Amino acid sequence: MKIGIVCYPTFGGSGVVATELGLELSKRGHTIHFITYNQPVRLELLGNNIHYHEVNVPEYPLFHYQPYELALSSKLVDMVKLHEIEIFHVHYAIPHAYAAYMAQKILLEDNIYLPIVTTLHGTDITLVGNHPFYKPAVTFSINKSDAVTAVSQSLKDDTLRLFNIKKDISVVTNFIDLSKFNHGFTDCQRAMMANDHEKIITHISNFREVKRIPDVINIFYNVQKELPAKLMMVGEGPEREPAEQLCRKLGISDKVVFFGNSNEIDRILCFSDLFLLPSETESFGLSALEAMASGVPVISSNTGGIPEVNEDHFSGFLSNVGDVEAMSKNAIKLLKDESLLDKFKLNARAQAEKFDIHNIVPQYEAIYEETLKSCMHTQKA
Ligand code: GMT
Repeated sequence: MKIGIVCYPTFGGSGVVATELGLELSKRGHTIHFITYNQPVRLELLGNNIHYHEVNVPEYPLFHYQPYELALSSKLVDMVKLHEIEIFHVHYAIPHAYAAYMAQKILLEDNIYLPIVTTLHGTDITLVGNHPFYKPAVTFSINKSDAVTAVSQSLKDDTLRLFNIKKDISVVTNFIDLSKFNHGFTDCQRAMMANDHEKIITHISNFREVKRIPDVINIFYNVQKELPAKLMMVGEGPEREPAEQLCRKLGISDKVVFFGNSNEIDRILCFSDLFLLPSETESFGLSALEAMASGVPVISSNTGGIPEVNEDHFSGFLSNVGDVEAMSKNAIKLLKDESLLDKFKLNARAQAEKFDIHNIVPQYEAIYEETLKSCMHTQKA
């Protein structure tokens, strides 16, 4: 199949999922066209059957806001005509599902019907899409998609609760390429980060309010009072600066490393003992899955789709949002007991294996095939 993938090219989970999906589909013989405003950060190799087409938005002083959706719709139309793309798979409803629908309408003028598969990722439904300013357009574009998927059962339930949705929503969970998280001893340079007796705790996110970064710092503060430990903070975002200030205020700056964005999170996770994800809301928690794939247990909140990923008392521990005391207690319990920690590390990897890319990508392929078939059928009728 020739598949046009639309996504955000940044470090956010939806862009990472879209990129990993495209890479795997290309290995399975499909031709993939990424259409977005920058080369996706995890897309290193372009080749015969993997392409990237940049959406350019020319600046014009009349516009207070540059019309990205318009440029994206036009680019989608051009790319379909040039490369004979058969189906669009758009990740994150805003504004991708809306722009794809416009492209679909434009292409119909030339009797080309391009089916749209929309994957909902989380904030496009919960934090952003649900805002009254966006809601009518988001509802419309979800209902006009030919197929809709959500990355967890919890996100599907939220979508049906918050929007007036008339389409079926299939749950296709996020996934992980486990082969990227198999480390040899030489890859894992733990000694560069901490002494042998220190435990390494990691947090990875886009440092937005929803991630509850102060909880991460406060949990670590409680842990390091009980045992020698270091905290690795990976990612960029508005909460980074206040987080650094909080570390200074608590007198723990020498124990906390801020990495910024990284394309080598596997190399950071390989020496981590524990991962923290105390988010306010999380449709899935891809970073927790990446940690578990590296054999790192997760201390998390029990919100949204996280319980579908991190199994309480097995791959980690879950607590109510904001319960820093409980999260600290669980972290200390795990880190102080070597045999319990070793058991949870094995459990974490076993839990991640349930989300193996090879089990999930065929589910998307089946959705593309069914969608193409039913669209052809409707066109003929
Ligand atoms: O977490 C973010 O703020 C980024 C956001 C995104 O769109 O990249 O992440 C969402 O999609 C990820 C991939 O499906 C999920 O793993 C995250 O849980 C989800 N974030 C939220 O729901 C807050």
